[in-house]
Amino acid sequence: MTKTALVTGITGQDGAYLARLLLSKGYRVVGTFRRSSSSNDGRLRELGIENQVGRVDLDLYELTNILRAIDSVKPDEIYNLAAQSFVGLSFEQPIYTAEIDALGPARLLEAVRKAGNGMRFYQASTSEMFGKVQAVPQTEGTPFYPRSPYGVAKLYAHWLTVNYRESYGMHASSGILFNHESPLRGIDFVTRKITYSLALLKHGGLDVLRLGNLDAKRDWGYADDYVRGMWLMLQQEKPDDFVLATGQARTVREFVECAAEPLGFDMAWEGAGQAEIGRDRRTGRTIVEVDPAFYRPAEVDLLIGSADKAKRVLGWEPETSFAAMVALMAEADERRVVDGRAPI
Ligand code: NDP
Ligand code: GDR
Repeated sequence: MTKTALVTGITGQDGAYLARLLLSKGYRVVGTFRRSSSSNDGRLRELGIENQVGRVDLDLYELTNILRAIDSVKPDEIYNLAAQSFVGLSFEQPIYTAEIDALGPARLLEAVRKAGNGMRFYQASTSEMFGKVQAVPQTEGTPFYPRSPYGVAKLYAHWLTVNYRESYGMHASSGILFNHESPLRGIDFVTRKITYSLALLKHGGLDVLRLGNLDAKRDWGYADDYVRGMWLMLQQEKPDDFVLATGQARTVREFVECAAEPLGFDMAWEGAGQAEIGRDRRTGRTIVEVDPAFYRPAEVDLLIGSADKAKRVLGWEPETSFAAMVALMAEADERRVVDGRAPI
């Protein structure tokens, strides 16, 4: 029988890849769209699936449209990917972030509970909940210590998912996902900012790339691998929490070096702290400058995850290497720049 999936946040990076995966598995896929949003279905179009997904109006701020959406779509599985997902912005908009990232999932979980028909629920939790890390690598058992309003809001949603599972026997799972990137990544996140800016720099559209903390270390995987893990979580008989990660961490500086290579730059660094500069070794041209405006009030210095449980229980493993993913992003952005297309 055809299964129906409701994907909140289908216009985002993960929503687009997950929709494509579910369609390939024969699902009827319905995505949530915000009437008030100026964003469009560019990512779905880029994957060529914009006409294959159903649409329902939904803002996580509003319980009534959540109730209506669940009633009309009657999903077997709900993937809650919608969020104010930018950590930096959460320091400027902590209350809005809590409304969407903490209370949004609470509204959804209540609606699922009220429907009471056994639908399965996925919550997009995050490595940002580990924040000031208490152990390396981080696992499902590592204590949380969020370092941003975003991390705090997501922690509430994570525990609420656990609580609804334990209190009401709901099939609610939480994926604690480490950073995952792709050519469809939002342009404000550091990886995509780097690949798009370097492509612009190469073709004369930008003078210099300004970045914040170059020493921050992240465990960067490939989004298309990670959405497979989300789906696998909801196919298990027993709901649970799973870390998805690659187990390898790199600094922002290393990401720049790796992205620069396929675009023909060879990075060399001089100076330190906020005076650090990245130059192209071949031409001496300044490529990167540090700009304190991109520093955060509280930083997460190092994230590195262990996906051993996901491997053991779900049979999940990342398939795309760091270098291959960065090259994909750099090449996609160079094509966009050369073709004069607006960034997604
Ligand atoms: P994106 O920022 O690319 O997408 C966010 C989505 O949420 C968009 O579709 C956006 O819609 C939607 N949205 C935002 N606010 C609301 C709202 N008030 N009501 C309904 N929808 C809303 O995120 P990603 O795809 O990168 O991430 C997906 C989820 O996974 C997020 O919850 C994120 O926090 C979490 N996560 C992401 C990780 C990553 O590395 N990518 C790692 C760990 C967790 P619109 O187009 O209308 O703005
Ligand atoms: P993150 O991603 O905060 O990990 O959240 P982001 O790419 O924004 O930052 C990663 C690290 O890079 C440092 N950094 C910069 N970041 C941005 N955005 N812009 C810069 O110019 C810059 N310079 C340095 C940051 O300080 C940080 O240390 C992402 C989001 O997808 C979340 O939704 C998700 O939960 C987590 O990943 C896991």
